[in-house]
Amino acid sequence: MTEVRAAEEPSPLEVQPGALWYRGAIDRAGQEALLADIDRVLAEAPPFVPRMPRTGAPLSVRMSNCGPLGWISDAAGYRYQAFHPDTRRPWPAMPDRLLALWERFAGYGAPPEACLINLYGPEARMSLHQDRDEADFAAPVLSISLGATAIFRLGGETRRGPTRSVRLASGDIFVLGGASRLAFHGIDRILAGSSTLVADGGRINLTLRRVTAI
Ligand code: MD3
Ligand code: FE
Repeated sequence: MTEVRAAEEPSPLEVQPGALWYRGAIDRAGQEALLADIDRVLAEAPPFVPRMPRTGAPLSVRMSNCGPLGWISDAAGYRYQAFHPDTRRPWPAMPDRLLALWERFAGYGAPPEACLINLYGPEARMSLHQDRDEADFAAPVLSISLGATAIFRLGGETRRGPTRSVRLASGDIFVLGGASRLAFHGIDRILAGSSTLVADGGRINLTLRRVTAI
């Protein structure tokens, strides 16, 4: 007997409680369309250099945002704000394609307020951290990977303790909610040139976030 597949999402891999990995969720044409959306955002809100609070030391990734709020980091600290730190202009609107992906994958009753765009060159990394600048931890964070594969590290709610390593490839979606919403995580390195999608073999990660409580 032939099974009829329901019209629903392919089941994700639950890497740990609350961490859902949808491998290959976005096909090549969809990735190209998203990249064109992001190029339009970056033309209006150019990549900025985030800096460590207090020391002002630069991070290795470049960043931008779209949506009503954007996450920034400078010598004064981490925060969400409604405007670009250099141009002082409001962030560009969230593209409809991103809103649609949030509706499909996030399972949350309110739209995302911020999309943080992380731009990785061949040497960029992101050290182990928690995402806790949002007022609402009931909402998941939705991550979309484009371009070069990243070696992603995911742990628990304490900095010490076991971690696992996951290769995030172009088109993968990760939904981090529930028991994983405050998990420590980071990017150990990217496999430069492992994808032809992004110019110069780089990687772009988009994280859609709810910032304020409903
Ligand atoms: C686990 N970005 O922007 S995405 C970040 O690939 C960030 O650029 C990484 O960590 C990147 O804050 C990782 C996967 C991810 C995103 C948010 C999370 C994992 C998460 C929030 C909570 C737990
Ligand atoms: Fe993070």
